[in-house]
Amino acid sequence: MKKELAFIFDLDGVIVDTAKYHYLAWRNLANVLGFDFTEEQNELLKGVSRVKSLEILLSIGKVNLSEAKKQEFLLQKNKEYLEYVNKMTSEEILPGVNDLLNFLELNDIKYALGSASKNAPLILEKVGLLNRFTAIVDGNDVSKAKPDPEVFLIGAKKLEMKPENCVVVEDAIAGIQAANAAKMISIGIGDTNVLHEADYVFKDLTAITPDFLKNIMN
Ligand code: B16
Ligand code: MG
Repeated sequence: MKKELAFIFDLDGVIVDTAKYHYLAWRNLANVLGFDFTEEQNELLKGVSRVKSLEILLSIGKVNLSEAKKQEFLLQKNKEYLEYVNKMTSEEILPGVNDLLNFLELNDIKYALGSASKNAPLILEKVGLLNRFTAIVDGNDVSKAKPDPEVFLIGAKKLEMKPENCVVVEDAIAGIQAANAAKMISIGIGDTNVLHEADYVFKDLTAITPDFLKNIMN
């Protein structure tokens, strides 16, 4: 393998599917505020920060709240979300993740986490992956949300790698745009039609094979 590469993984939708727990907690809040919130609408919140997610939810329900009420509901939503997170185990690691991380470690390829979630370290701890990442960049470290490249540029710095030698694995459009803005190689996980801005798209991490990795390193 010639070109030295490093990987930066998104969390929700790539390593674990916490979107389903975010959905349950946001739906509950919507119901408290008197409107419904569908799984389809939940797609709009993927990869988006907690504060921005509340703004989107309130615009769907056409609800106006004071700043104080927003803060109260943000705390309430996160409290409910954490009840689900606290029950997570390694069973919830998505297919292909362990094999890919094993392959990267065997080949001395460094990898970091680049997530919008402020709960990322706790989630990684719950599923037993916290100590495997060389670096973690999460929602607490960034001032600009994806599609801004900040999260991945900080990740590259922590890995001591040039952006062009970093491969980002992401499930959200905003995340792919952030990776592209950082001039990194972008791998989308999900639907090709949705993630068409990515350099490569796979249905899940099982499709990122050693052969594919050898190809992008040459
Ligand atoms: P929290 P990712 C994102 O994680 C989720 O996709 C998004 O739905 C969520 O609003 C955001 O984290 C913030 O999460 O409330 O835990 O800080 O995909 O960037 O790993
Ligand atoms: Mg994601």
